[in-house]
Amino acid sequence: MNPLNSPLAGYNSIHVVNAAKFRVIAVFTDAGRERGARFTGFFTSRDCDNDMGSPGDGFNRMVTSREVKEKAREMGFALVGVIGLDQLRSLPTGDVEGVHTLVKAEEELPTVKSAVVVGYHIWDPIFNVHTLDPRWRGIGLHERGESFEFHQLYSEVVGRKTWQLAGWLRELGFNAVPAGGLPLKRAAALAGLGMQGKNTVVITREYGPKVRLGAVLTSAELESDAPFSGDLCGDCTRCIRACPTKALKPHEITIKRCMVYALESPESTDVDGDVREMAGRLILRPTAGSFVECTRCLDACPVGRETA
Ligand code: B12
Ligand code: SF4
Ligand code: SF4
Repeated sequence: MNPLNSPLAGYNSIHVVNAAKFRVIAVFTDAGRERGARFTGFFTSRDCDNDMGSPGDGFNRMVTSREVKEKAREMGFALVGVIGLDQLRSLPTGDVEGVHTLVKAEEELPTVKSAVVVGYHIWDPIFNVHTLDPRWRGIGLHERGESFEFHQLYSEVVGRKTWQLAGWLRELGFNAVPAGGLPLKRAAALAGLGMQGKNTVVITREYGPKVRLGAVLTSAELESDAPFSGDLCGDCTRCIRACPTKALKPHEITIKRCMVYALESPESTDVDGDVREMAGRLILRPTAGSFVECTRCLDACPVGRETA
């Protein structure tokens, strides 16, 4: 019996899955699956039966990389690649250059065999809108103790779609969870989606840097892709020159000089005064509580311009 069924009575169908790190995760849809389901999900500490059975317990069927890629594309991802356990183990975790949130695949999903790495094409600048609620005093995406909460459109979209892909794999009998906390740029380069450009983000042949990344860890043993090979940057340095705060050197970023860091960390004291001043002057604020993230070092990139 799921204690969630009654408060969620308005939804057409409710699914509960138990994942490694969180005791229970409920994923539900408010439209018929056949009509293109709209998924969302939340975490709860309540005990619930797992609607999807015990993934990996006897009702697995084979799934190929090709089928997974077709499904991911159907769900809206423009680019999809697969990496295996060895490549996952090679990714940096924990504290890398001041970024302390990078997670370890096997801690997220102990039965992990592969990761499906996805790229969502950012076809409209609206995806860079960010809302920040400084009045927030609850538990949010940032660490406890930080008294604000923010929402990013791209992250909502990619998050929802990776949940959808994980849900599909679970229905086939495999374990699967989204893993937005992996070092996604390196994972994407290993999965063949693109290379880390001089602006440090992944640039792809098809869309240049105009993709946002996501990943789904799964117990399905999928055929891996070859890492990206080739150099899309050559002697270009447009991104370096486009950065108003001089945060970039080729393949290197001084994080605290990036205006995005300054905006996303309004309470940080390590941001230089000139960076805060430029962020105040150069960043577009559609409303008092929102801003459009800086993408100057992405917009300057000539790669993939014909399609992006
Ligand atoms: C922390 C973070 C930030 C921080 C730090 C940025 C950074 N470059 O690491 C801040 C707040 C500044 C930031 C800003 C932005 N971010 Co950000 N960010 C992340 C996050 C959460 C982790 C990134 C990370 O692992 N950093 C650790 C660093 C050390 O890793 P690294 O870049 O691989 O660093 C090494 C390389 O440069 C490496 N290297 C690699 N190749 C080569 C080659 C050579 C020759 C050399 C010398 C070195 C070298 O050496 C470095 C040292 O180890 C990811 C999401 C995720 N889970 O991965 C999103 C992510 C990287 N961000 C993203 C984006 C789009 C942005 C912004 C444009 C803001 C926006 N509009 O969303 C800006 C762009 C700034 C920039 N040029 O990087 C996207 C990038 C998509 C893509 N196409 O790759 C990601 C993947 C989010 C997502 N889900 O799509 N971000
Ligand atoms: S996002 Fe803006 S401030 Fe940050 S490195 Fe790129 S151009 Fe510079
Ligand atoms: S702007 Fe030029 S140097 Fe920068 S990432 Fe794009 S191709 Fe590479």
